[in-house]
Amino acid sequence: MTKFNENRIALIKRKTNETNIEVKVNLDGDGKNFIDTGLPFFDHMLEQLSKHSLIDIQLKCIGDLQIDAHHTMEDIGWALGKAINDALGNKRGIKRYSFNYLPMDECLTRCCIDVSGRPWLIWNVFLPGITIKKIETEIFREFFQSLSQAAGFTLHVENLYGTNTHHILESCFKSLAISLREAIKIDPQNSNNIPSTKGTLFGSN
Ligand SMILES: [Mn+2]
Repeated sequence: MTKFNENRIALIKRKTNETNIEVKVNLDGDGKNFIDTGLPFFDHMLEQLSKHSLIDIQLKCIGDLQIDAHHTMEDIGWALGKAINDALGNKRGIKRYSFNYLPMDECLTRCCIDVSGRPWLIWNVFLPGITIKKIETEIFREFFQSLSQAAGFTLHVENLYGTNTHHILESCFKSLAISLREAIKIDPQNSNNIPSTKGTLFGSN
């Protein structure tokens, strides 16, 4: 078993007038999760993210769902991203880059990731359904946007083809999960080094 310099675990608590979130992650888990966002379809997506990234995620959110799902999903992206970033620490030894093509029945999605400290999102995902289980599907972009910002991921998510909204969304989460699983893994060949010629993966410069 790989020995890590530190436990790659983080806890984030965040309370505003719109959402109250507590999220705990363990990057070296086995995909155990307890997720309660108040949005069962979104829970299903985050469970996929945990299961296939092998990041243990405990997440509880009480959000202003009487308005809509926007604040809840955006703020969860932020809190989860911040937790992952905190757990990564100085990113020593991680593989950093990864990509993955994820087929799901009729659809195919590609997610490419650089755990760079430089937040950027490309989201080329056309969703045929306007809502899914009362969630406006456009809000899923907001989740990926706030996640990539808070986690410091350069993240490119593209659905190449597909017709079923549930499949397209689920393939985005699974493709992210599998890319993330690789990118945050400690590379035994390079475990003492930060994978950057700059010597740091903290920021944009
Ligand atoms: Mn499903």
